[in-house]
Amino acid sequence: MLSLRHNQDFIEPKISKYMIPAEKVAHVQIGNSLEHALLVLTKSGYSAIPVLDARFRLHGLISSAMITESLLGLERIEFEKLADKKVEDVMLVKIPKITLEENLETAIDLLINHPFLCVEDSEGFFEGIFTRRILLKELKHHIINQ
Ligand code: 2BA
Repeated sequence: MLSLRHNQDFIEPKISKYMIPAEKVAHVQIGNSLEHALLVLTKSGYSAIPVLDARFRLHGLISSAMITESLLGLERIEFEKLADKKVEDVMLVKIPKITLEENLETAIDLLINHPFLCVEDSEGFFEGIFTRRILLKELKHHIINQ
């Protein structure tokens, strides 16, 4: 059976080796309207994306489902609220995240239950994301080249 503990060349590289860097990650900012967030989510094709501030510090996550949920009235979806509500009114604050210093095993554990992890530095600045896709690609590469 494959034992990752005995595969140091897979386990040892830093999180930064596997990360999608911040500049390639679709995101929204604190203060953006839900209308803008829905536009970014729709255009990017991703179901959830990080919420940052102007200094690129990580604050949460927002998804299309969170936005729709917040617009639900008694009998209909109140689309007119899209322009008034802000990202910070509906975002998820307790999000799966790791620091650059974390080891790969911690990341793998979290990726079992979450499609991606936000990566931040020791001061809370957003560095990028670590996705299930990257993990599986690297794992496949490693298994094939064993
Ligand atoms: P989802 O948006 O639910 O996407 C699930 C999977 O579908 C992705 O898995 C990817 O394999 C595929 N996919 C979806 N939209 C795509 C697109 N526009 N281009 C290429 N492939 C796409 P992962 O790549 O493992 O991503 C896991 C989650 O990480 C995504 O979930 C999304 O929430 C987030 N994500 C990934 N890349 C991102 C990026 N560049 N910017 C913002 N968020 C990203």
